[in-house]
Amino acid sequence: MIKFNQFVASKANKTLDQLTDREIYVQLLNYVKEISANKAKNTGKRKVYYISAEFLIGKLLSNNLINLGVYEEIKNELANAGKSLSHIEDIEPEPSLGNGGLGRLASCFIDSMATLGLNAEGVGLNYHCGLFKQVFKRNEQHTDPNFWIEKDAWLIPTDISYDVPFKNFTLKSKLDRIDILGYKKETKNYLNLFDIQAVNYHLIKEGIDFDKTKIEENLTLFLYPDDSDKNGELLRIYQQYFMVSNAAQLLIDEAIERGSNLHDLADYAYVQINDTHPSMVIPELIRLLTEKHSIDFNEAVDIVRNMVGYTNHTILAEALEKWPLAYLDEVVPHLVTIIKKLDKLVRAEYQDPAVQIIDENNRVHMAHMDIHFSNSVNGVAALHTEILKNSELKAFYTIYPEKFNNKTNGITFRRWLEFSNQNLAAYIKELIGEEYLQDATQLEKLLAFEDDKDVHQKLTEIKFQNKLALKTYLKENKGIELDENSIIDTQIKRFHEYKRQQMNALYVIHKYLEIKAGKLPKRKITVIFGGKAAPAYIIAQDIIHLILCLSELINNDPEVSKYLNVHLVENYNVSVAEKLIPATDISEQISLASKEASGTGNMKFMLNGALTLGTMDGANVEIAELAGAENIYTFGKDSESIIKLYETSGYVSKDYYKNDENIKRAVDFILDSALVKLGNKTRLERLYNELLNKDWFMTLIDFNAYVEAKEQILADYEDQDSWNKKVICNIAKAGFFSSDRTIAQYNADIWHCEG
Ligand code: 26Q
Repeated sequence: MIKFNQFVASKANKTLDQLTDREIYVQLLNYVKEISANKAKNTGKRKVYYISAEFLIGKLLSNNLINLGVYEEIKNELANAGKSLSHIEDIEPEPSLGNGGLGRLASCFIDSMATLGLNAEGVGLNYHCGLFKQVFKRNEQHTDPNFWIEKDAWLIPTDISYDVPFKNFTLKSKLDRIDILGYKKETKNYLNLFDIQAVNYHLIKEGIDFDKTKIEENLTLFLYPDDSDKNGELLRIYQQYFMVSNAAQLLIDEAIERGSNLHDLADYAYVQINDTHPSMVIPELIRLLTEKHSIDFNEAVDIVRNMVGYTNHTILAEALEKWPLAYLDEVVPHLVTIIKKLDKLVRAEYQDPAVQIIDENNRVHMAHMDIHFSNSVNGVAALHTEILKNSELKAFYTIYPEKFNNKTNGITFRRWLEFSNQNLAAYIKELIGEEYLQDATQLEKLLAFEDDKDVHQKLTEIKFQNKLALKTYLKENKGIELDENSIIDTQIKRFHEYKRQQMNALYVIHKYLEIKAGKLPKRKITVIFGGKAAPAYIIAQDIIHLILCLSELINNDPEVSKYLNVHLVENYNVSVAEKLIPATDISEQISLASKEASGTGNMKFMLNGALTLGTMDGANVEIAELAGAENIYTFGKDSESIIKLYETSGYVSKDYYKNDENIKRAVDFILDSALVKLGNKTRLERLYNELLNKDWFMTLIDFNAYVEAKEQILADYEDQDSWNKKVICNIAKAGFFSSDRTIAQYNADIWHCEG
């Protein structure tokens, strides 16, 4: 492999110190692309196509340098020339091809597929603006487009193109690829991002508002447009079909090229469907096999069933896609014919209305189609899979017990430790070597140091260094003054009522009132939030508004701000997460039990030495099992009780409000004149009324238990030896949450492709 300074000398005829940071960034980009171009692709008879509407890849430069094994060397070379790699990293724009967990998971997965040397690629769409940029004005969220594609980019154009037929026109695609390098691997994979031939940016009106009807020019303009109106929903269907038709044509072409006669297509290809967004790939494959390749319908159905697996990421009914048949008819009538045939096959076999594809309101249940016509259905954490089997998808589990399996999510340790927490990674290597980067279970060797006071001391120092780095970052980029001597308590994730940021906000109010009343905390607490709210999700925006008002009130109150700070970091994204997680002491994972399918932020915090304050939900349950009950702070009602309460409509929020002074005081403060003065009364009133009269995600039921658990974790922080012992137990047991383990399990149980 050519050295970077030799590469620069040959390409630019200059030495590093003569180049600007941007020029060095472009040189590094080209350096990595050239090395990668010379790598062979993974091979293997059966190839996996991981189709996902989202790949939240984050910046790629440092990750690629780490996976090539040259990160340290280049950092030093640059330092010798008076340059800083981290300044150069800042230049790279962050692609925003995802909303949150599901998209980030897909990105960790393609990293692990490449690292395990599997012939497995991602397939998705190349959204030009991706997810919106979040801007705060007058304590409210505003949305701007995020143009992330520059002239010098990771995207590599190909001449691969397909015709995608819609009802009224046919759209030609083009395929751009990003090379996906495994950790210290000779081979590579691709992330395949399909696009239309020409996107028209002039369709954008104000902010992220745009003409949703001009499909031929807007299909890949934005990720998931606002779906509150019919045109938004139709555009989503256009996007989904465009994505899967391209994927299906690509995989059939590649299989034929590698010797398939299509009757044996399942030996050459496996399609993993990331939630229901790519579900139309099932009827599309059947359509292509029957109409283009003359395979008999029943045989085509069997072929497809043997080569598709479906991953479920949610049990929230409102998040399960059910498209009106009429909408599908408007966009892809040729698929409706197939979907109706599939529906007929199901009806011939099963009478239970709960398992039909097309319901009595003529809505197509995408998940139902997936379950009938795939050979694997998986949940993303142990508890989640059990809830699918025993409650949400019980009728299906009765029919197909053999299809259901669990694959607990994971994260790539290369990005979420080696890159983002270089201080901790270096120290772990000093203690136990670096095998853990390829075999994460090696982290258990850290248990030998659980009572070592020198190790405790060093961990405290590393956390402090990370807080200082965060302080600089927040000051320079987000206009936030962080107190590095405070306890850092972080909740970062999409804003959603079930994730209960509003419960954390009520805690902040509770603490504020206590401080005002003279009950002072032992040590200053900084509560950090980060996350975006969907533009059509009003209550989520109201919660953001409440937190921004609280932040203004508290941080500017000299009496209180000595003991408590609140920050909501603007435009939370992967790069911000990489800075916040290593500096955090307390990881907030406080969803209403049964509602968070898994969570993956919880795993990142665990690996980075934060202790979890959480409900027994999603993967928190497995964190508790692995780390031990004494090393995690759990509270609140369990999933069974919550599921029962929903069944019996047994939760009445007003009862909690009326009968508990503590709760009443905190909720009432939302309408206190001190806050209303800083905000928008309509928003605050709406949120107050929601909490009092509906509170669908049961904020108040766990509030007192939450306050109690939080007081306990804050008190325990004061004994740093016992705290760091818990930290060590958590890091040591985090190995299970490596996405290398998850992907190895997908391959062993579902994909069966050679590694
Ligand atoms: C569906 C229909 C119409 C419009 C939008 C959508 C839609 C878009 C995005 C539905 C869901 C999503 C994203 C879901 C998601 O990120 N789920 C998270 O997946 C993670 C990875 O498995 C889990 O860890 C989280 O628990 C889960 O919330």
